[in-house]
This record gives sequence, structure tokens and C-alpha cells, in this order.
Amino acid sequence: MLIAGKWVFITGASSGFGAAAARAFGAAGCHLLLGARRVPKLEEVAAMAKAAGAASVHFHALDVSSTASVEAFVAWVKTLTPRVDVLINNAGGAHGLDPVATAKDADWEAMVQSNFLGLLRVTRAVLPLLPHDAGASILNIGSIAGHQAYDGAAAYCGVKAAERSVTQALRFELNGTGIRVGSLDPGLAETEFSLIRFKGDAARAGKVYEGTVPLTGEDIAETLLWMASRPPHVCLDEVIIKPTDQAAIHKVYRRTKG
Ligand code: NDP
Ligand code: 8X3
Repeated sequence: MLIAGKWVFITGASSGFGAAAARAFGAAGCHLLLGARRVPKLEEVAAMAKAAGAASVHFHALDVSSTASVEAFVAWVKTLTPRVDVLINNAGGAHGLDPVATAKDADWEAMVQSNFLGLLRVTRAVLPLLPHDAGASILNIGSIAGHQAYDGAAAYCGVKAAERSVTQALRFELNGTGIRVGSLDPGLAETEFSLIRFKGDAARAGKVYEGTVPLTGEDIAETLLWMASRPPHVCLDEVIIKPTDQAAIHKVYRRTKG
């Protein structure tokens, strides 16, 4: 499907996968609608996407944990375009790596609000703008954490498992509309993810990727672009993408130095 000229809304576009997706969809000639809380970062991403060849780039503050913010964002979108062709629900991440016994309410709440309720809120607000029978796509970012739980990540794994359920429910609800719904579920990828999880501890975040070759934002962006540009009758329901070095959550090959 020709993706040039399509309107693409990316949540969490200020860094990582979202920023890389802005550049990739921009290079493909799309109109971009970018949202996140850090507006100065969005401004940098927008300039990069414009330089890459985007048809137009628009950005606005968005906090997916607030219904008022989501509704204000979508009201602003409606002043620019009557339709959104591709919605990428990417905003989210992990907060902490504590076992249930010592985990903090604030971390749980942040993960539920952004990864789970945020995805629902944004989708509800954008659904009226998605055209029927025109190859529109809702692409949700899940994780291999939604397939396999691990220690210290009960809440994060829980919200990513919930993302899979939301994707599947939407697939049922939208059956017959021609709107595609898919989940892209990555493994280890080097972005700001671990820095946020470990509350700015760069040394601890760096250790997550030490000695191994993780995925990059560009790997995810290319896959999203491929999913959104399949012919309209093709829906990639669920795609798992992991580094070659990662056979499973706990099985990551690490090269020793020297
Ligand atoms: P980053 O931390 O680099 O990016 C996260 C993005 O989400 C930022 O743009 C951030 O923007 C945005 N965000 C977070 N909370 C909110 C909020 N309440 N409202 C709006 N935007 C928000 O990490 P990644 O790019 O790696 O993460 C993107 C997605 O991919 C997440 O859902 C994550 O769970 C998932 N994922 C990541 C993997 C990895 O290993 N990196 C693997 C599998 C899945 P801002 O702070 O400016 O609001
Ligand atoms: C991010 C991948 O394995 O760090 O969702 O949970 S993992």
C-alpha cells in the first residue's frame, strides 16, 4: 500500500521507537502528528522528520495518562486533518525493577496509566478519525514481556499482557471495518527505556546492554513502516522481534571483553 501522503499519529514520539518511527514515516513522505510530554524533544524530532522528507510535521504536548490531555490533543488534530490513517500507540515504558514485595505504588500506577489506560484512551479518541476500508492501521507496541513474565517486572509484564488483550479485543470490535489492528512486540532494544526504568542511573541502564547487540529504534521503525504499508487486506496481528542474541527474556548472549 502506498504510505506517502498518509496521516500518521505517533504517541511517545520524543525518544526511542517513537522518534525513530517519526523519521522513518517522514522519509516515506507521510504527514506526521507527534505527541509526548517533553515538547522541546518533540521539536527536535519534528525537525529531523521534516529533513527526512515528511509531507508535513505537527507536534503537540500529550500526556496519555490524562483523558483531558488526550482529548485536547485530538481536538487539535481535528484542526489539521479530518482523518488519521495510522495510529501508533507507543507511549509507555517500565518504572522500577522491584519484586512485588517491595514495589512502589507510584511505579505501578505510572505503568498502568501510560502503557495500558493510555493506549485505551488514545484509541477511543482517535477511532472516529480512522477511515474504513482504506487500509487504516492501529499499531500497538507490546513487548516480549507480555508473553513471558520475569522477576521484578510483575506490573510491567502485566500491562504488556494487557496490551495484547486490548489488541485482540479491538481486532474483534473492528472486524468488518477494514481497520487493521496489530501488536509489535519487541525484545531488548537500546533506547531511553532502561534509563527511565532505573530513574536516571546511566551505569545500571548501560549494564542491560553490555556485551550484547540489542535492537535499535530504527529496527522497530522499519518494522512498523512495513506493517502499515501491507496491502489493505493483510493484517499483521502479532509480530515478535528480538535481537539475534536474545533467545528468550533470560537467555541473552553476552560477549566478554578482550
Ligand atoms: P523511551 O523511553 O525511549 O521512549 C518512551 C516514550 O514514551 C517517550 O517518548 C516518552 O515521552 C513517552 N511516554 C512515556 N510516558 C508517557 C505519557 N504518560 N504520555 C505521553 N508519552 C509518554 O523507550 P522506548 O522507545 O524503548 O519505548 C517505547 C515503547 O516500547 C514503550 O511502550 C515500551 O514499553 C516499549 N518497549 C520497549 C522495549 C525496549 O527494550 N526498549 C522493548 C519492548 C517494548 P515523554 O517522556 O516525553 O512523555
Ligand atoms: C522491554 C523488554 O525484556 O526489558 O519491554 O521487558 S524487557
